[in-house]
Amino acid sequence: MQQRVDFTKHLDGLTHQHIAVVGVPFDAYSSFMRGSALAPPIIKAAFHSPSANYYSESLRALHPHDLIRWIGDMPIGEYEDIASYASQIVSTKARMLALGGDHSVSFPLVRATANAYGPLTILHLDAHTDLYDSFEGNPFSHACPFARILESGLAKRLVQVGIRTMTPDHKAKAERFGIEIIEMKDWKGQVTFSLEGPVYLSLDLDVLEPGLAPGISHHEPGGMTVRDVLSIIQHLPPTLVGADIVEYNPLRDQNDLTAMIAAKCLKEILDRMLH
Ligand SMILES: [Mn+2]
Repeated sequence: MQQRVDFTKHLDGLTHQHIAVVGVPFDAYSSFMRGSALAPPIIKAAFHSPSANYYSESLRALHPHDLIRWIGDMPIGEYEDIASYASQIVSTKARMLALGGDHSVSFPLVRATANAYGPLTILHLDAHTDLYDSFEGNPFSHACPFARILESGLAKRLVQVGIRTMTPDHKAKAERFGIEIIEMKDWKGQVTFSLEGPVYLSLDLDVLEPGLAPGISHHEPGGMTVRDVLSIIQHLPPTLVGADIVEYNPLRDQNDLTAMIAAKCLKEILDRMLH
């Protein structure tokens, strides 16, 4: 059993006013290809790239910012550690914005957030529903987090947008759980949904057209433009209480292009959380 590292010193001074940006370097539950554990420092480097500035598109200056706290990366030994560190962060009342990792990290992140705010309205942007009961024998696989989230009662409402790998089983499960799905084939480039109450955003970068954002493990053609995703983020209500950006795989990226997209999305998410 690995000794759990004391993470609490990273949390000094966090209050309900703060946004805690944390890296989640975990990719052991990826089914196809690993690499997303390497994401956090590369997304952060892209955020600080001198090729861009620190303003959101609404002209909010994001760095340095008194209310945005960069608390480092979770020192993860095993999957269960993510839940523990997420709980520690959320217990400060700060809103948690997580970077990196495969999509398996979203279940413990959402659980910690829902423990603080009650059942969440979750906006899930992804090529995949991630609704498998179990994948290759692992119920916590990155193909399963939304099955775990739903059966744990963490979502008051789940809206999935960008889906283009639906199976009959997932379709049936979506109907059974009342999931609202906007499949990519039906996406018209307009945000037609509105979200209320405590909202959580889970952004899997493979929702994007892989030709635009190659730095992901699962290249599923027919996805969104970067502007589609930015527009969705910019429509989020000010009750955004948590978010994650997952599945960035630097081993597949080209010229840090996808890292820059992740950083751009991060800037717009920060803007909404500061609203
Ligand atoms: Mn995905």
